[in-house]
Amino acid sequence: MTNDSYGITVSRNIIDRQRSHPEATGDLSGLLSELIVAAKTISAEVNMAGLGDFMGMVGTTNIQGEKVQKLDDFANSAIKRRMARCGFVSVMASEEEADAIPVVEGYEGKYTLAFDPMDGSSNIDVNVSVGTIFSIHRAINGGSPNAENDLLQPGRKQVAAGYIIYGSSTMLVYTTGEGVHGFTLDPTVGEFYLSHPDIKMPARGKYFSVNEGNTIYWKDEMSRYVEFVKQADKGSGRPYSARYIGSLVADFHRNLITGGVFLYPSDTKNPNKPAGKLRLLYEAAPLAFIAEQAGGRAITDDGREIMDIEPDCLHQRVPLIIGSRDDVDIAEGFFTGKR
Ligand code: P6P
Repeated sequence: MTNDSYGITVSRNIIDRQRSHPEATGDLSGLLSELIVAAKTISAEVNMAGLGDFMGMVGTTNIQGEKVQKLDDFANSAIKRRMARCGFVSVMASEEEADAIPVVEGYEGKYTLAFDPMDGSSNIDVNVSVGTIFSIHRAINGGSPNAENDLLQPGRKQVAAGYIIYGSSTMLVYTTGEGVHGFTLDPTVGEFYLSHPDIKMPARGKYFSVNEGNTIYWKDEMSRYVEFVKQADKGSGRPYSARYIGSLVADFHRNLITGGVFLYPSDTKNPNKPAGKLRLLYEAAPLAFIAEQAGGRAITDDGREIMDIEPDCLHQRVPLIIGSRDDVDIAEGFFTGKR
């Protein structure tokens, strides 16, 4: 933590950001503040999961066809409950819910909220970092309640995005389009303090992050790119080191801080999921907003910018190549046949 940022709480940072926009009504500040309260609640449970009754599964399967972990359920409820009556949101989408989530009547606000309440939750029982990811848009129908299409907006139109990573410490990383800022939770006082002001992702990294267990399901271009980063070439820092945690927020956060590229490409593993595993609305688009704000980039494996994709449904899956700009540019060369 640098001296001039010592003791700046996230609430102070949000208010300072609001002050720089005279037209601001304070609703976005209020929304972020409420979301942060939910995050603190989740953090307390994640850190005690081994001692409470939060290990293991609920016994149901969600819309994604994934087994619901107890902490998935807790985190989803904690966010829904708090945001449904905060007065700043008109409609929500959650990775855990098939349909759009209405807010409490009379509490409709002017923003939409899409979130993955507990990404990487299958790692909870083995004490690997997990995270919450969120994406905020302005409601296009003037906040008419439960307007699902208010949620189906491209990442380019996000007004804010971020994640909370529950790891060796709990960190909040967010952007409102004016850079990326990281805050570390001091659990003794329950405050997030500015610890990583104006984060910039190194233009080129030394890590590649991919599940090579899927190699047989990849397109040839993907296999050729992975072989490329494994070749020895001192001038370009190759071979890269492999780092794959299997928790998107943790893999992304490492690359944000140290540089590197994460890839979850389309594959033939599951005919129902030709676009790969990750979701656009509450995983790829918010992380793409953060990546671009930190100087990085996020594309699909067929040359599209993640931020430009018009969603066609709440749980749309997209291939994701995200991280240091030079690394994503090189990967794009393989996917578009230029390399
Ligand atoms: P695989 C976790 O289940 C998740 O959604 C992301 O957090 C992670 O990046 C990915 O799936 C891991 O998927 O197929 O490599 O286990």
